[in-house]
Amino acid sequence: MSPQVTDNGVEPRKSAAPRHVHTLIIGSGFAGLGAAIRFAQDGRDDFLVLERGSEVGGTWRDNTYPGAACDVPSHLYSYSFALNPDWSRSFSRQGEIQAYIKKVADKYDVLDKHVFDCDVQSAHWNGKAAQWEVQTSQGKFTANFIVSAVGALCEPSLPDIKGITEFAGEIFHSAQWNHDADLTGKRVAVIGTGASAIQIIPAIAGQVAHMDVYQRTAPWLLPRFDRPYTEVEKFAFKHIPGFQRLSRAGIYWARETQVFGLAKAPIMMKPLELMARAKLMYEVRDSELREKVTPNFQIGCKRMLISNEYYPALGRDNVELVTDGIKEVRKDAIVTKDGTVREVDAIVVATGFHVTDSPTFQTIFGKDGRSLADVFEEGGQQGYKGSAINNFPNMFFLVGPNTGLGHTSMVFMIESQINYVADALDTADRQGLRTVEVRKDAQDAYNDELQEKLAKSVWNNGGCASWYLDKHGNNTTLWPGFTFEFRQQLRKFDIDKYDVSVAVDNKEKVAAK
Ligand code: N01
Repeated sequence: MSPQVTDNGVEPRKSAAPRHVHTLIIGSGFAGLGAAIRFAQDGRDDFLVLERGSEVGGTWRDNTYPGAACDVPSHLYSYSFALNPDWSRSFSRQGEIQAYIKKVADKYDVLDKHVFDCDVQSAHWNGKAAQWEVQTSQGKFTANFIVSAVGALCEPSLPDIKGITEFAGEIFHSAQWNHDADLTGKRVAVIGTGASAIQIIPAIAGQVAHMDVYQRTAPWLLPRFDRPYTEVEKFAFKHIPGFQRLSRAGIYWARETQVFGLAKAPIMMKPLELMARAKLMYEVRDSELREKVTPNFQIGCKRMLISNEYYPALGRDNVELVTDGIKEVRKDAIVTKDGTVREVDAIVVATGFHVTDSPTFQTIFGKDGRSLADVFEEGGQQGYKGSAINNFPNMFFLVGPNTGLGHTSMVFMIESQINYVADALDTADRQGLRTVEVRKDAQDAYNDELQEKLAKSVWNNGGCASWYLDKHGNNTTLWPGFTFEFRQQLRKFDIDKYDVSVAVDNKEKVAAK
């Protein structure tokens, strides 16, 4: 392999890890780390995890912005095999979740399977050798199978606003918070009012001199039932058998009830909308501000946000909610479409992520040489059970198409998928399979059924534009049902939906079965 040289002429650092493994996992957030632990537990030791960051954690490692916290209770938003009785509060903050993930990685002893600071640049399927060739910032790796666990919320999306690159002050994305930038006493603009922004705004409003919040669409807000756990509760979680599992189950089933309204009969979202309206009336007393923050779409259509501090922060004397739309950014100011010029020292860009148009799709090349981006462009972003995609043999996906949720813990979905992938690899081993590729007709039938269900959902009918929909208006991100239905579907690897080829020396063995 010829050495790769970076732009500055320096040969990239190479890891001492093996260059060929049976399975490469890409990414070590909740999904990739969970897969690594499962493989290790199954005695499937011939694998590596390639991780572009310097430690595990994925989105919880990267999103260190002030106020970052989860909006799913921690007793549910954690691995089923690694419950944590020590959660300090019901909705944990970023630091505590990241510490949990690191602790789990350490406890299950999979860190030496990781290659950190290893940015995957491309992955090409080599049909002759029946293996994936993966180019990285640390040289080339090959593998019989890939498990892509890069996540959906990993590529920050920067707004295409005239002049934004000319801004002379501090400017950074919420997922790339610059902790060296001191915002104390500064004039700060926050662009966006999504899940990240509504946590950032109250967290820094008291520290800055003035804040302009640029809102394009007003979000729906629900109360955040967050509180610290008492010592008695923590004792009970730790020492009373089954108590923590019971609490987890309670959270799980309470959240599943939202599926009726979100996915099946949006009219059932009405009680939640009434609750959100009451909160808005109570917390926003100024009628002009109230009008501006009243959403114009059905609750649930975009992700429902939870905060008790956001509306009060907007009501502060040093905070202005701007709804006129941004015309351009100048080197020291933001100009809105009505011509108003607001001078600022720093801009926080909280405009979300490339979900349906992730740049990572351009780096994976399948059987016919087309990239994932090309395949998605031509046929829509479709997969089979969110875990496999036709034209990409021997590749499995965690948090793939239509696995996202609007109501509960992604970790539940991830564990369902890990189980499916582990069973797929076991099946391939048992049957001596060289290649495994989901059939196009199976994938199409699966997606027809998904889209039929999604057509009834609030996400498709709620009158909003959201990152759940791709540029054609198709919902390629969310799972349209109960999460236990997803788990049931992924209980066993369904090889009859896959084209397989058998290694030559295994043909007799398979024929005999
Ligand atoms: O991103 P978003 P996020 N000009 O896409 C606005 C998870 N998450 O980082 O609504 C002006 O939700 C955009 O406006 P509009 C969670 O799954 C979880 O906040 O498109 N504004 C919107 O207001 C979440 O859904 C947690 O009209 C522009 C905002 O930017 C996902 O991450 C915490 C614009 C983007 O909101 C993403 O959340 C944080 C432009 N050109 C995140 N472009 C928790 O668990 C976009 N916007 C708590």
